[in-house]
Amino acid sequence: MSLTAEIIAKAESLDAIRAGMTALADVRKGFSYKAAGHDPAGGVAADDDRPAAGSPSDGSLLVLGLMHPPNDPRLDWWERGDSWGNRRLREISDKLRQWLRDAHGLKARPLPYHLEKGGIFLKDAAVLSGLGVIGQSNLLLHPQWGPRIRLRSIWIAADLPPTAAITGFNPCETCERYCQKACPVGAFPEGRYSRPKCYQQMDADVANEVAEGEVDPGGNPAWVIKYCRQCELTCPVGA
Ligand code: B12
Repeated sequence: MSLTAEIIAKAESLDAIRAGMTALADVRKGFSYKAAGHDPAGGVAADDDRPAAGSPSDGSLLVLGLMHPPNDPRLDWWERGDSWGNRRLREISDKLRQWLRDAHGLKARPLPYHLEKGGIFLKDAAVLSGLGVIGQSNLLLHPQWGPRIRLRSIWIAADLPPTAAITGFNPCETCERYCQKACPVGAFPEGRYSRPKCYQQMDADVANEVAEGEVDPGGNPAWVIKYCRQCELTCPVGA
């Protein structure tokens, strides 16, 4: 078994996790960096573990996807500054970091979620590593779970063979765009995703925080933001 295959198998032995491997340098060349106008060499926060930014040998990304099933909405709730799904992904990333070090002597570093804190564009990384394709919803569609998957990545200081991007999986080609029709703010004018429109909904979700979270010892429930998932939950792929 190749080292990449062994690492993927270890990650996928964890509950509700799928994984892929890609080169960091390839993600930096991706659509999102171009669209967002980021300096391609500035996407990932440098530290002493990593070759200099822009080096041709920039290491690899282990891309993790966690299933977010509709019957467990809590995974997606933002509560006390993070979502429950993200907390789980952080725990998993840390376990895998330790395993990569102990089992293979590899230096690895879980990357943050936010770009401004040193994260990367995760959907691009997921497409390149074969976890899915980008749908008409502008979301990553996994063949079994559709868009109901959340992403995270671990940077590894080694150039590992990548896993292949998916071919022949084009579920939106024959679909009636339920995702776009379901959007409460019409965030797909002319069939293309509009970030400013989507933000109208996200801002409304923030304003509609509800006290339904974990109850503290004083008996007070935490405030929760339930971000809209209409484009995601109406997608027939994997449903
Ligand atoms: C900022 C952000 C937001 C912002 C802005 C979103 C935006 N797309 O601009 C707001 C708050 C509005 C938002 C909303 C949502 N988000 Co958001 N968001 C992010 C974040 C942090 C960065 C995304 C970003 O800025 N992208 C850059 C912009 C320029 O590109 P883009 O619109 O995403 O489109 C690019 C891709 O589609 C790509 N692309 C298109 N085709 C192809 C083909 C190939 C081959 C490749 C490589 C790339 C590629 O190129 C496009 C640019 O040209 C990521 C996490 C991360 N670190 O990546 C999560 C993330 C994208 N969000 C996520 C989710 C789930 C949501 C919401 C459903 C809300 C929610 N409940 O969490 C909505 C869905 C909106 C939608 N339909 O796209 C998930 C997506 C999971 C998935 N299955 O795809 C992510 C990955 C976070 C996670 N926890 O896993 N989000």
